[in-house]
Amino acid sequence: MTDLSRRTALGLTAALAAAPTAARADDAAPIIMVSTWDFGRIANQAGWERRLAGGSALDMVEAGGRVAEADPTNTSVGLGGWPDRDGKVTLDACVMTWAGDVGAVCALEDVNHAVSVARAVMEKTPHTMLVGEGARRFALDQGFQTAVMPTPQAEAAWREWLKTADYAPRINRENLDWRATPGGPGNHDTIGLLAIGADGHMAGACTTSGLAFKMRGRVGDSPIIGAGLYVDDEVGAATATGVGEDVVRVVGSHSVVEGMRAGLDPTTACRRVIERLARLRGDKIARSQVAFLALDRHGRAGGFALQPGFTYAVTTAQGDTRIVRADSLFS
Ligand code: SD4
Repeated sequence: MTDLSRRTALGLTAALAAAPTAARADDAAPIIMVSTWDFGRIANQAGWERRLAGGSALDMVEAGGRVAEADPTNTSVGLGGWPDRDGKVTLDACVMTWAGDVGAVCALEDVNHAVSVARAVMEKTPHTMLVGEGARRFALDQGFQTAVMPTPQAEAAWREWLKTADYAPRINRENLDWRATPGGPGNHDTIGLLAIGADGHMAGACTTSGLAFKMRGRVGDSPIIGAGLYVDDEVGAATATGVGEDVVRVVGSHSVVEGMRAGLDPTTACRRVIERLARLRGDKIARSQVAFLALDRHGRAGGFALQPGFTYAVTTAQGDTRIVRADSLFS
């Protein structure tokens, strides 16, 4: 057994033996929107405003996703996303509604606002997913504008990376100072958004540029229904962030929703799937980060992560937003 294996095995045993944390479903006012990471605050604000203006849950999550996608300083979603190892920014996104309608795009190039392209796939085609050049052509046909990506900053980061081309996905890569300042301004990652509309129906969205310097053609969990996002109007919804390869192994978001269906509160449902992944992978996930965020149909929210550093934004029907720091399996 390597040192890492031994340390992980000890940590894993202790972490799995720890008592479940209290649910975060303790807000007096029902929560109507949640999204991953601290930048979820402005995304939720956009979603809440759409709801006030008569928008549906789908309008809410799309509006929030677009805020993150438009931010050039966000290095892992939309316009400011860091490229793949060939220097191309490739975007992944999906949406899902209360009615089980789904749409997704993978490896979308030259067009920002992948979340809206995913919605267009859902609403304008008989299909659920378009990838690569087909997704790009569809977006342009639908009138989406082209965008110049990578940004100069993202290109500079890629050129710096090329000097070593040492590819190793790092946990919370978007947030390199995460241990020092969880929730700090450098804290960026994939955005997953879940909402309950004024009519009581739910929807979700997830949008990302994926792992920085990934292999060309690599797709993670974010656009995969069931992995990066799942919505069941009878039960609740869940979304994921982190290393997509690990989320896919446990069909993460769907598994969280099934936990809630079985009666678990949102936090515990997220925790159970993280524990399952840890048991499944042992020391292979010692350097990975996976986090889930869930919202049940009664307006209770919760999240849980493999590693420390995961935060999420919750917004009540009154429009109050706060950032919650999730508990994690490892410390
Ligand atoms: C992916 N889950 O492509 C996304 C990226 C992410 O932290 O969330 N990074 O695997």
